[in-house]
Order: sequence, then C-alpha cells, then structure tokens
Amino acid sequence: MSVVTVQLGQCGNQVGQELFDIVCSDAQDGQRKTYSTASCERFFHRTAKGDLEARAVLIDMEPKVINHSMTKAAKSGRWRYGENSHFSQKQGSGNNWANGYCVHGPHHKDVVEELVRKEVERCDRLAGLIAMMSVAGGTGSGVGTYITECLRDIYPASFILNHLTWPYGTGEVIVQNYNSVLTLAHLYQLSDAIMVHENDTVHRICSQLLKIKQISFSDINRVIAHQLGSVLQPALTPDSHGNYSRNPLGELVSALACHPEYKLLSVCTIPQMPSSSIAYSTFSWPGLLKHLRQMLISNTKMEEGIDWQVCPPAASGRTRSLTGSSFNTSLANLLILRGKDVYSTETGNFEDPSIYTPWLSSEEAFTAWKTPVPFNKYEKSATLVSNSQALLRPLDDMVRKAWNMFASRAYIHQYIKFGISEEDFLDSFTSLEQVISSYNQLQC
Ligand SMILES: Nc1nc2c(ncn2[C@@H]2O[C@H](COP(=O)(O)OP(=O)(O)OP(=O)(O)O)[C@@H](O)[C@H]2O)c(=O)[nH]1
Ligand SMILES: [Mg+2]
Repeated sequence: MSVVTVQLGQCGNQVGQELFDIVCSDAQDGQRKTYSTASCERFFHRTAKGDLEARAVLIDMEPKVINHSMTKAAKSGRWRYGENSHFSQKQGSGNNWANGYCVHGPHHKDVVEELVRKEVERCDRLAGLIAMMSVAGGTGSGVGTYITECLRDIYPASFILNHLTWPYGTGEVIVQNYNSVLTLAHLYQLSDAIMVHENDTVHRICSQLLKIKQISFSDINRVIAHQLGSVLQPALTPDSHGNYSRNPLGELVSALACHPEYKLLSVCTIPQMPSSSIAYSTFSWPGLLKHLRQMLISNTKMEEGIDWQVCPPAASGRTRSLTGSSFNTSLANLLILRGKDVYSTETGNFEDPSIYTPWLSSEEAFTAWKTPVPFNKYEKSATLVSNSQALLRPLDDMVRKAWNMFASRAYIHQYIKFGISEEDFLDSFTSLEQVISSYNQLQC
C-alpha cells in the first residue's frame, strides 16, 4: 500500500524533499529486497523508464522553493518529483493564515484536488495521506488547513496524518502564534493524528548532538527526515503477521491516537551523532532503551541533557521530582526498533503501567514495531512516537502568547480583512484550551 504526501509552503516542501531523499537512499542501501520493495511501493512509483518518482504533490504560493526542491531531487540521480505534480503561484500568503485559508485555498482548490487525485490513482492501494507544513507561515498553515479539509471530504475513509513544524519560540514571524492556534484548532477536527517537530528542539539536536556549527534549515530538515523516516519506513508490526506492514498510517493511528481528544504525537530517536562518529560507536539495546525511557518520562528529546533527577516512577505517586520537573504521563507509545538483534530485545520497561494514564491498560497503550534492517547507517536505532504530555508546555505557551496579543487586538484587522472574525479566533482558543485541559488530566 502507498502513501501520498502533500507538501505545502516553504517548510513543507523542504522537509518533504529531505524525507524522500532519506527514505530512497535507505531503501536502496544494501541487499534487502523485501524491505526495499515495500519502501519503494510506499513512497514512489516507477515511471515507464524505470525511474523512481515520489508519490507527492508540491504546493506553494510562490515558485522558488518548489523549483529548488525539484531540482535537488533530480540532482540526486536516485529519484525525482513528477514533472506535473506541483502547483505554485507568484506571491506567497504573507505569513497570514487567513490569506491562505480564506483566499488562496478556495481559489486553487480544484487544481490541488486534481493533482492529489492523479497521485492517488497511481497507487494500487492507498494507505493514506500525509500533509506536511509549518504552522507559522501563511501558505503551509492556511492553505494546508484548507486543503486538509478538502482531502477529508474527498477521502472520508482514508487516514490523514498531518506533519507540523512548530516555529522557534523566539519567532521569526510576529503573528506565528495566531497562525499556529488557527491551524491546530482546525486540524484537530480533521486529522487522524498530528505529528509535531519543534524547530527549537531539532536545533538543539543539531548543535549539541550533531555538533553542527552554523545550523541551516537543511541541517534541521535532515534530522526531522531521519526521525520521520524511521517511523514511516517498513517494519514488522503486531498485525502484519511476519510481513512488512501494508497499512502504516492505519497501524500508527490505531497504536497511538485511540481517543479523539488526544492527537498530538511527538517523536524522538536515539542515537543521533555526527555521521563521522557512527562507524566508531557501539550501542547496546538495553542501554539505548533505558535512555529512551528516561527521555520519555522526563520529557527530554535528547539523550544528553536528561534531567536525571526525575526518578523513574515508583509504585506510589507519579510526580516525584527532586528538581520540580514533572513526570511526563503518556496516553500511548509506539517504539520502533531497527537494526541488529531486534528480535531478542526486551521492551518490557515501556510496558510499565506507571508511565501511562490510569484509564488505559499498558498492553493497549504500548506497541512495538521491529525490523532487523538497520536504518540510515545506524547499526541500531530506536524511535519513540509518543502521545503524551510532551507537547503540553509548548502548546500552552503558543496559546498564551496568541491570547495576549489577541487581548490587545494586535494585528487582528489583518485577518478580518480576509474573512476571519474575532469569533473564529475565540472558537480556536476554546478548542485548544480543551486540548490543553485533556492532556493535563492524563495523569489523573
Ligand atoms: N524546520 C524547518 N522550518 C522551516 C523551514 N522553512 C521555514 N520554516 C519555519 O516555518 C515558519 C515559516 O513558514 P513557511 O513554511 O516559511 O511559510 P509558508 O508556508 O511558505 O507561507 P508564506 O511564505 O507566508 O506564504 C517559520 O517558523 C520557520 O521557522 C524549513 O525548511 N525547515
Ligand atoms: Mg513561503
């Protein structure tokens, strides 16, 4: 089964290009025919000439980024985007969600739907759709939300995963919190699951773990793509009966997003290190998984910088921090192990009931996927996708900052002039307050 990806705006198109690149080189690396075939079927189709073409549609309101991503893909010599699978205009949405959602989206609905329909028709069977975008700009967030609504209408029975990049907290876009709040509140009604990467966190991975001095979006996107690839590449799942799963998005959603009130997924992967060090490093599964569990419960996304003061849970009570940090309670976790000796690896420490909300049993809350195929040069690699309180604090910050601006009515006229009312803002605030409250209550 195949997945169709819709890349929207600058960020969506740049992250998407890195994802296809990593997935393609991973699939073609080594002699693993079944894995490679499953991966290619999932993400690419073969042209009459035998070339690999990404199952992707590229959308932006300005042409530069799309041209760049298409050229980069073609230059790889391994894969490319379809010649006619993109749509762009002359001028972006000016970092304004309302411009994207109320003007550009409806205006170009038919063209975009037609491009997606063509891509879907190329799949023997559709496993679902992934829409990739940032939440802070105007096109990815506004057009992306509008197009997700259209896709939900056209493909009511298909899985839709939104991959969102959250802006730096310090922010390059003055109205980024408005755009983020409007995007998230709308997508929460539509999407099956919302997977998030925060630019701040990924930036820290680049500087502290990968030791990159001058960090570019390209560096950041490679880290995001590595993590995303390790989630989306083929793996043996509990329901796949010894074959690579044919329904990756469906199994992801059923493992993690079992309740409509909880759709926010965070991702972390270990190890991550400069590529020059990989060959000289050895890791044991128990060591990796112990770290990963510690990262989960203390909510750190890097193996370095773990607050070791947050003790693992004991039988009594669940918040027990020596430093005041709180325990990160999970609704559900999906652990994906790739590489050597995965079948003999013990994952029991993720089944500990005290990690989870009391109203879901840990057997229901925890899922493991495995494959002996190493991912992207790492002999062993573990990725945890978590539906937990991990995103609570950044979400709360985002909503609070947006609310403070809204309270003084700053920049609101820029949204009203495109058709968004104060009432629409208030509805979005209310629905995200509800999400925040639900995640807060996970530990009760
Ligand atoms: N990780 C990552 N973030 C990006 C990238 N490009 C932009 N961003 C982030 O995305 C936000 C800005 O959104 P863009 O994607 O540039 O905006 P857009 O969707 O093209 O919308 P308009 O330009 O307003 O039409 C900021 O928070 C940036 O930090 C990228 O390649 N990678
Ligand atoms: Mg742009």
